[in-house]
Amino acid sequence: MIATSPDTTETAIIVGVITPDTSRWAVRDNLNELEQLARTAGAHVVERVTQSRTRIDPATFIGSGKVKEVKRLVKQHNADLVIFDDDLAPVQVRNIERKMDAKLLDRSGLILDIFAGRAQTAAAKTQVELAQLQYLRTRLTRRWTHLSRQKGGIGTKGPGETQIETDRRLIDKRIATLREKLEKIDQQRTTQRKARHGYTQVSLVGYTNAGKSTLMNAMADESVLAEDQLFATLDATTRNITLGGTEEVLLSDTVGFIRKLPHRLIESFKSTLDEVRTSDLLLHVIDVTHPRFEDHMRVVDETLDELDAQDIPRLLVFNKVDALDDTHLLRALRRDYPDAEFVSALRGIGVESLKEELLARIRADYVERTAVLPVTEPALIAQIHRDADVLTEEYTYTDEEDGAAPQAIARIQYRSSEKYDQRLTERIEALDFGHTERDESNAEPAVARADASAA
Ligand SMILES: Nc1nc2c(ncn2[C@@H]2O[C@H](COP(=O)(O)OP(=O)(O)OP(=O)(O)O)[C@@H](O)[C@H]2O)c(=O)[nH]1
Ligand SMILES: [Mg+2]
Repeated sequence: MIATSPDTTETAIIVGVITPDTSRWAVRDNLNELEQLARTAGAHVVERVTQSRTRIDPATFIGSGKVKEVKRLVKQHNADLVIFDDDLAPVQVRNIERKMDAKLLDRSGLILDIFAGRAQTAAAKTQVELAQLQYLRTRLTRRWTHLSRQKGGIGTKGPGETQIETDRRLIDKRIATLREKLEKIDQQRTTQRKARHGYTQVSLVGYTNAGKSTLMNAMADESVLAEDQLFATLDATTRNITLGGTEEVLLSDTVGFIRKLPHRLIESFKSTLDEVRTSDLLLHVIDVTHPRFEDHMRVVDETLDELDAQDIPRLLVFNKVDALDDTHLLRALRRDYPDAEFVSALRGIGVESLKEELLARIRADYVERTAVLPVTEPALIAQIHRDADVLTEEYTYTDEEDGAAPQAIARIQYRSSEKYDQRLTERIEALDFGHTERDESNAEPAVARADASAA
């Protein structure tokens, strides 16, 4: 965040285009969102400009007459910034900038700026800088890149002036360094994540400002930053919560999604979003009070696709029901989404029922199996205890000629998802131990399915 005191707040004019496939209403809502983004970045929007066009002008995006109008408004308001709701091609940036005396930003540039101001950890900073450099690389000719870097302000945060003012080669070198740094961070993350194996992982996902962090606080009785601001959360935060007194769950709060999230940003945030990808279940939080919440749901679905997380089971959580006056909508939603939960994260309404549903979903995933384990393999037994709930354990002695081999017959209960099956199997195989009962027909090494009805 920058420039929030009145004397340093930058003034901005925002520009949107109404095309045959975007309605006037949609553009109005999109500009509302852009204004909120601008505010988050520290700018004050003084004017909105829209234009209906059947096709985009390849040279200046909006028509040349409209460019003149914007130019006049910049003068009139002494505006610092002109922000387009759509992404501009580098040539359009050049052409428009030549015509007016203000910094020009497009949606991606603005979002990247917010991310740069928000990034706290080494990982987030590296990811954002990488995305920014890739974005700026194609826009090196920007007039203001040279002029107003010294001045600072929106759109100039992040990589310092030396990197921007130098040529592409330097940027490429920096990009390579950042990539290496990210790779190292990734390795650390992978190690941390491995340490969490055996836990049920649940992630809160959703459009920005939907109330994910607030819900996290309500569920975990612990504080994370929740603000009426876009992208309050940039790094995934994880809390340990206990459901039903026994079930330990790792709950992660993640970065919010937004329409037209710059692709590069998703790319570089992929590792942060690994929390999402390795989750057992996703809680998709939706702000029901937002007029375009259905569009938001679609954006979240699309972003999850892009992250390869489309197959992870999801529980829809309609949030902010306390602020919803429209009882018709609530009734319609309950009818259309019978499996969804309705909560107010802020007031704590429905949170217990959400927890119960979460627990039920997790429990439904469990299967019971019988495992026959040799007592001579304490490491294996310890791991089984870590990964599964051991319901009963009996020790038997078999009368084999090569001596009595004590065995433990354990009745175990654990998650049946592919991820867990694989995990347990890998662990057992890693011990290089071949004596456990094998049910070849089921292709389940080491652990034999004993009670299919429990599945
Ligand atoms: N009325 C009402 N407001 C809520 C509720 N839950 C969250 N809010 C408000 O919505 C705003 C956004 O909440 P956050 O929890 O920061 O949202 P988020 O999804 O984490 O947002 P990002 O991290 O920016 O993606 C805050 O002002 C919250 O107080 C709710 O149940 N009811
Ligand atoms: Mg948040």
